[in-house]
Amino acid sequence: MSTHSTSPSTHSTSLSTYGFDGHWRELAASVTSPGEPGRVTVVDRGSCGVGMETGFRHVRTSRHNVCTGDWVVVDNETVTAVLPRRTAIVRATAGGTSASQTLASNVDTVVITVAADVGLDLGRVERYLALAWDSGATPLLVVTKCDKSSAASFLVDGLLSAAPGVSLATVSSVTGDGIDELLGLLVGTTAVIGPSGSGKSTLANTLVGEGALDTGDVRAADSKGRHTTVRRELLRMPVTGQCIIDTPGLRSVGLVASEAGLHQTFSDIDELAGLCRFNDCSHRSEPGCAVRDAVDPRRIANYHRLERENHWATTRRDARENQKRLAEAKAISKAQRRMYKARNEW
Ligand SMILES: Nc1nc2c(ncn2[C@@H]2O[C@H](COP(=O)(O)OP(=O)(O)O)[C@@H](O)[C@H]2O)c(=O)[nH]1
Ligand SMILES: [Mg+2]
Ligand SMILES: [Zn+2]
Repeated sequence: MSTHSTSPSTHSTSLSTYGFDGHWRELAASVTSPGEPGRVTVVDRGSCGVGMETGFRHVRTSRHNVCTGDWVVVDNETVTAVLPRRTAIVRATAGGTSASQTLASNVDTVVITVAADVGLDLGRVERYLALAWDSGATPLLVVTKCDKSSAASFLVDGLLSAAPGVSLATVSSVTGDGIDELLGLLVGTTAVIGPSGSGKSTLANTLVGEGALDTGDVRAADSKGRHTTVRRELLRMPVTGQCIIDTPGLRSVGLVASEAGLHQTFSDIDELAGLCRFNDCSHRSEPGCAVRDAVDPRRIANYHRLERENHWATTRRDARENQKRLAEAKAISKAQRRMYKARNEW
């Protein structure tokens, strides 16, 4: 990588406003690929938008698999390297296949939006929490649309019981209540995830400034019966100088072999398990179960359910890896046989 950039670092497109720090400087300098570093702000088919020291560019992704939030090296309008991800939000795609999708990378804070004006689905929140914890970033629960409901404090109690160790903020993008407090809780790059219609884009707009992203209101105007955020887009928040990534609502949030994320999400159950009478207590019907004594049956059931799902995801992944190893071993022995044969014939 050459380092003869002459742009002043105070320029609004300077890399530091995208979160460029010593870590990325070192990594970018260590790759052998030619070019300048930049951050992927949006991904299209075969191309992506990249914020660079010299400004925003649309470049070819070439054979590289990039996602919003990635740090890349760009040369000749083409991505030449993707720097190793520090964190990544990865979900299993729908349909029971073993495929996975990376929603955003190099995220420090994962905001999970929960709308105050609809029924609270704690099971879904726990699922989002497992996804967030597993990314390596820190989850943060945000109750949105507080202007529309007087039940927000009731909601907060429920949420806190399902999210040990997770901070929580309540906001309204309409009145601006809680927005400054939320800004104070956001660390580094933030990704906003949550159900469709829960106010993600509106919140991102509020944090960034007006008109930056499409929201449901716009959709109502063009009368297409679909949610409007189809792209994950990284934007810079002028107030704090940090970045935020809006994501589309997910139809399904499948877990991909996320043991660590599950244990962090259900850390209360893990801790109490030490007090159960039996070492291998499943917290289902054993006598002397400290977990059943203290934890909501709904939460225990969801823990079992997500554990089962995680187990299947892990089994599928292991089977896939075994198959790959087997195929590789076969290819090698075939090549060896061919070599011996050629040698003998010679
Ligand atoms: N009253 C109220 N409505 C909101 C608030 N935030 C979002 N909305 C509305 O909720 C709908 C869905 O918002 P949107 O940001 O598109 O949700 P997304 O699908 O999660 O991105 C839109 O009609 C917004 O105007 C809020 O704080 N208060
Ligand atoms: Mg949206
Ligand atoms: Zn138990």
